[in-house]
Amino acid sequence: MKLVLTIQVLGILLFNTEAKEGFRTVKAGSKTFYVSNDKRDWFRAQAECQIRNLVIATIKSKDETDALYRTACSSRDYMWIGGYKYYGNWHWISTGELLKYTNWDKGEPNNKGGKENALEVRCKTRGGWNDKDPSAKRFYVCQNKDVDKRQSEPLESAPEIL
Ligand SMILES: [Ca+2]
Repeated sequence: MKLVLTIQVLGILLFNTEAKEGFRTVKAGSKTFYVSNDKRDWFRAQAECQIRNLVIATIKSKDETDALYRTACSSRDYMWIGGYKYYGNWHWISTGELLKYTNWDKGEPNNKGGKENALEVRCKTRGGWNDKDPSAKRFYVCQNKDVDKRQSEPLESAPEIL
């Protein structure tokens, strides 16, 4: 009986830490970021967050930018976050809302090569943003679900796809 209980407790502990395994935890005010230790393309990064019951991160303030830079950039160069360009507008993919706070680097977003639809954070510019081809392999940042409440109304209709 004791053994069964011990195994169950161990199982719960292992399950609870699973979400953070392979990630560095970054506290930014009331928010927690999980920064990956491996590199994925943007779509795979989004999936890696979701299978852990997380979402790919939003950055909504300079404080969040600074916390991420201070904590994660010592051992990383670029990191995917959850911004995606859809019909010319930048949205947070986890809620669909348009970006309000932005931290674009000088000259960005420039849509170089016409395929730069995903949002990366650059460590070399202390957390400045660049639009980047989503097929590039980058570290990526997840966060807990439901920390961002959608403030705008849902789209009335999806843009027509031709
Ligand atoms: Ca760019």
